Amino acid sequence: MIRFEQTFMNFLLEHQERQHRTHHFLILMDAMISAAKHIQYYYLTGALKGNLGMAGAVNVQGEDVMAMDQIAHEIAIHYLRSCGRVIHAVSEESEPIIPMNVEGGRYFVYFDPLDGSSNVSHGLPVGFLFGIAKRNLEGPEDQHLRAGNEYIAAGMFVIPTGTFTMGLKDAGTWRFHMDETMNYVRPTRILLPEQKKTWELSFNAANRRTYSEKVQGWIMENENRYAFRYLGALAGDFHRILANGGMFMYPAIVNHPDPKKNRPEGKLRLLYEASVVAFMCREAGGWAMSEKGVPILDIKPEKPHQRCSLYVGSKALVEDIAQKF
Ligand code: AFP
Repeated sequence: MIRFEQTFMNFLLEHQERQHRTHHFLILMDAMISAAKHIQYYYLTGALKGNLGMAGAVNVQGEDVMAMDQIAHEIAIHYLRSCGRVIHAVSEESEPIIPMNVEGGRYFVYFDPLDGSSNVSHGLPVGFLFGIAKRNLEGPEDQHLRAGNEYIAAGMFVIPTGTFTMGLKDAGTWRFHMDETMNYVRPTRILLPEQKKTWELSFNAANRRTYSEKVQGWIMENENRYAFRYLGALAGDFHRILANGGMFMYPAIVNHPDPKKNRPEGKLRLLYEASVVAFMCREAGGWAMSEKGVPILDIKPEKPHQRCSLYVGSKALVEDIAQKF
């Protein structure tokens, strides 16, 4: 007996029909899935086999060799442009906003096609993260940078592990696994566990003395209560938090011994990192704050590559540390 599992596309079709929605979003998500599979293919055949270069490298024929993150960017742009549904895209790999189908498109897509690139040379997981907002269909459209609470969906592919997690507005966060035929299958709803037993903390411990005194104090009071995990790729680290509960944080760097290296605004990017995980977290019953005491999803971006500090995960933990800000 062959055992068939529900595919992501079939799951999404049912979701759209239940909500009496058009099929445009399916076409966009088909493009995202194609891009993710194509990036995964390059990761496995190029990056892991040593066939890719560093940025600016030249091969023996004197041709430019592309780095994995540039390849991932080109792949994502190709599929998003050709699906015809995207107005503008913001990519981590492009300084300017990328116009696509400006007149006829329906969605804004903010993405990082290869997040956690320091993992590539080790063959460890990286992420392809994205947030999606919709054009104002009723009135004039003047905003193309949206706060996370205006996203309709946000998700992350963990490459090459083959997991895909996506939050749908008011419809939960769902996880899919890549099967042997490279289809994402088996929708599983993710809810952050209430039980503290499995909770974890995830942050770059090497930076802890550069955090504000208040944040350092909270860490000292709480670190012995939880397991500690850190991969250095947000998608992988947040994947664990969604399943086990706890908190991922990337605090503002305000006490660096070399003041030029301070990052009072934080390191992570609002549109395609912080808002993406905050959105999925909200749909899984969690919460996300910045160190300015503002919910991540309420931060209105002023520029495409804006940074912010990030505390995301189980509501009780995020609220607890937020009392210190
Ligand atoms: P890179 O893509 O430059 O490796 O950055 C990855 C990232 O944006 C995010 O995925 C990680 O959680 C975070 O930065 C890791 O940063 P640190 O190396 O400073 O811990």
